[in-house]
Amino acid sequence: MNFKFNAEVADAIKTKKPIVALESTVIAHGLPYPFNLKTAKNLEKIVRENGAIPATIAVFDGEFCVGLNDEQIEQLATDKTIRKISRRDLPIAVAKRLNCATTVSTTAFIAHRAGIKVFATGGIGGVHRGFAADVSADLPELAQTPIVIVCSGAKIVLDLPATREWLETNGVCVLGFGCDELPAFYSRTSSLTVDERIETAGEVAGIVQARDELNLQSAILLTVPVPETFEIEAEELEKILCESLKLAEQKKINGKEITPFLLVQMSERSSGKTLAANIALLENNAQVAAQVALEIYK
Ligand code: PSU
Ligand code: MN
Repeated sequence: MNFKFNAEVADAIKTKKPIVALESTVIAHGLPYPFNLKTAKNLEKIVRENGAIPATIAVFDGEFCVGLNDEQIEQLATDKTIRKISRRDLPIAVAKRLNCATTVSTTAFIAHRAGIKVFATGGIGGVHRGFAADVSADLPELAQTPIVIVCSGAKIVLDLPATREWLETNGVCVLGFGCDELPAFYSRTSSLTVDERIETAGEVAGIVQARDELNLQSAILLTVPVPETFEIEAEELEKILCESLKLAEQKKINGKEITPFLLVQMSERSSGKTLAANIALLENNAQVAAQVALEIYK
């Protein structure tokens, strides 16, 4: 496999420093410019401040880039031709030497094969509402990649109960970091349970070690609720989400376009509140991921 490490990550691998992988689809397709650029840099800074090394992952010229330079991050944030890729796209991206943003599925795929144990993001993909055949490639990837994914649950635009069931059926261990309920992205509750409530990063490291001793090949999903001050009440959220979903249906938007479309719509309808919450939870998750990486590497 054709990996390209930046100097910081290459050194971290050599000297066995804790590394946190970060995804690039959230930069290229999840957040609007210039917030995406600022957030991408901030996430890396937060990981460093917490004692770990950030490895933002993307594909440039068909190469798996683990740790990017400023120019590459800038390109992800501004270049509209960057392709969003999940597992099915990997052979195309490599053969045709494409520039691509990696989703949770492809970021986890590359990070694991580069030896990285922890990955921070906002929300994973899952089973879509109203179209149960649209199951994100993120889910099967979690079932077959032994990594820790720190997130705030699944993207709110999804069918959360169906996504929760999928994780259970396929053996993905779901932990709640200081919470009993699976966080619902912009809100801290969902009425769905996690498999275990966890209070410290050290506890997570213990569960990771047990998973590895059992030789289980599935991911551990460490869910962290959005910081309280940024939470958006479920009722308000449901309203703007329904409006956005209706518009998506009218405009016949589907496939990989649906999530970016809904995120923009919801941000506009909430006067930016969903955008602020999205950034806050990403930053918070990066911090938790760094703490977990430190414990795992101890
Ligand atoms: N959550 C967000 N914003 C995003 C995504 C998730 O808040 O942009 C991205 C992630 O990269 C995730 C992808 O892996 O959406 C899933 O897309 P799909 O539903 O098309 O599989
Ligand atoms: Mn899909």
